[in-house]
Amino acid sequence: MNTKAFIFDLDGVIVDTAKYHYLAWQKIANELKIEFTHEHNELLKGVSRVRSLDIILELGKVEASQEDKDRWLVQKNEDYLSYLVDMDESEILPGVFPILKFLKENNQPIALGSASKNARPILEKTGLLSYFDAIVDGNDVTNAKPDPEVFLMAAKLLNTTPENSIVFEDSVAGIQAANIGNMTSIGIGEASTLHEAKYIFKDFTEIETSFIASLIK
Ligand code: B16
Ligand code: MG
Repeated sequence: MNTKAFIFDLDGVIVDTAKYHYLAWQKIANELKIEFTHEHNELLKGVSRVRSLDIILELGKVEASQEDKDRWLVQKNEDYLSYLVDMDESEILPGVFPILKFLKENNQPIALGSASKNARPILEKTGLLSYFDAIVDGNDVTNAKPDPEVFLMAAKLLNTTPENSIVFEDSVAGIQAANIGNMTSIGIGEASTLHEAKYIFKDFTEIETSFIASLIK
């Protein structure tokens, strides 16, 4: 079996929803008087909702009851969803669509591998759902990135091996997950943050189709 498979993270790779997650978490942090900077936000990328809240509480050394935590989790998601109401294809990050199109034209299997429980509605709103042969998201996995479960499930659904899987990720946890899973990791973002990735690009506009073609071979 040597068919390649291309696995895309969602938030921060296909769409810029990372900024909405940040705004929604910032509101909770402000209420709790916890300092929450862009640098702190890097710790939350690719991390599940529940774990994200725990990280914020740890940053502020705040102890909370399960009841309070559950309330903040609901509040965060409602706030996050309010930013997505008017979402459409204009929110697809630059350069992503041509690469998805190139992969489709070359009959390459494509999967989503996201920690988000809101992945499907986002793909629907942006008109990208039909590009994906498989979707694995936060509703399907028990172990969060850097555990490779999400990407291993995606590779399996695409009938390929981890070694033949190529993962696009914007988070440190996601790059680690791909590496631990023996996949080819491609970091989308800053080299200083994503230095563990095999290849790094600032964004998809920097990725030539000739590079993708070389991965297919
Ligand atoms: P939700 P990804 C991740 O998505 C985000 O990077 C992360 O910031 C977020 O907390 C997580 O999804 C859960 O999202 O609250 O929508 O279930 O980057 O893995 O696509
Ligand atoms: Mg991401």
